[in-house]
Amino acid sequence: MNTVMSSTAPEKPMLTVLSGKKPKRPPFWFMRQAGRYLSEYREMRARAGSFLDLVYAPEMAAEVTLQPVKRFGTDGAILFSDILIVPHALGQTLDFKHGEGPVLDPITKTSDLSRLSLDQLHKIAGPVYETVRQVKADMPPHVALIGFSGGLWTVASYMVAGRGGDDQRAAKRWAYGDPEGFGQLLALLEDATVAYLLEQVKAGADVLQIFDSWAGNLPEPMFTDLVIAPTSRLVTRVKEAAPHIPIIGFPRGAGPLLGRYVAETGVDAVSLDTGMCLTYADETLPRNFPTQGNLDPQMVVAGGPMMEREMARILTSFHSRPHIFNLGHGFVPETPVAHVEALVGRLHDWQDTPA
Ligand code: 1CP
Repeated sequence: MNTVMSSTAPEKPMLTVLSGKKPKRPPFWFMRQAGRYLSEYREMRARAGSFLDLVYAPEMAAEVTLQPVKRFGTDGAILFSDILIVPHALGQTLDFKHGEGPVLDPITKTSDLSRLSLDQLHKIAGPVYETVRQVKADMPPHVALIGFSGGLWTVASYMVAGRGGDDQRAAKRWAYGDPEGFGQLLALLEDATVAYLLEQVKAGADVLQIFDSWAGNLPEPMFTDLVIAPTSRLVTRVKEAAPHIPIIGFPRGAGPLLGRYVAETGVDAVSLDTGMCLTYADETLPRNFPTQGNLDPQMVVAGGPMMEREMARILTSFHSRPHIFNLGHGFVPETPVAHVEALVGRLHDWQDTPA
């Protein structure tokens, strides 16, 4: 038997949706559902010392993964890790500075690639795979365990800039000025990401999501070369080894390139950002193609009737296709837990609303 098979025995509503069917109630989970808006997360983070210490401590990381599942009854548990673990496991220095986000030692030219190597990948990322195993062992059977990586373009843009934020300038200059050299970085990242995702599947991930958070704001030919083509290669290679694993793509900011992304990458579902027009998405995507996402995280900060109206608008818009309720981007630390509770209450109720 293929070692990359995972057991899908009990019904998991998220897997039902991802197989193109509609369960009675749309399942839900939230991007950044584990994080600083939760007091139990802040406590665990303080206990660990630093963000990276928390990611590399499987017992604590597994507990953090399950915190929102226990608190809100989400249908998905997203592995507690980060998209920048791959560059770290390739040998790039990484630090999460307080209030500043990630800081990396930038890779800006072909000769810098000699600082990176696949040799230690599984050794460094090993604790993340162990987290997956522990979550899987402790998780309610109807919940789907979501493994993830960043999209290759997005991760590369952090590696080149050496920091977070919406500044893809350095990566664009390298990619446009020296496509061959930048292509070598993408190729190395592709090998690392395929191996990293397949280890998560072996450890028990039920679903994978590819976060291409900076896919927007590229000229169309560059979107083709830097987002569609690398994602398509990633999906093809993961599916060669693990054909059963559903893959959700998150091409944030893709706008009118959404249809091409879906048609050409081979993803099984697409997560829609906050700015996406839902009528457009519904008209553009193939019938029955599963969607996820779109609620503005700031709606949950505000709470109240507008948040509930938005929730209903999203669910109604995707009434006729398999859909996973989610945000258009991650929860921000200021999100009041009471607003999440109100939202979750409505989501649990939604099953009683006649179709
Ligand atoms: O405790 C802390 O201070 C660290 C905050 C934090 C957390 C909770 C970071 C730093 N990463 C994470 C966890 C994380 N990151 C998860 C698992 C938890 C969950 O979702 O519940 C996931 C899936 C990610 C993915 C991630 N990391 C993305 C893609 C999604 C997105 O938000 O666009 C990106 C871009 C990152 C990079 C990153 N890691 C952390 C920060 C602050 C950032 C963003 C930096 C920036 O560009 O501003």
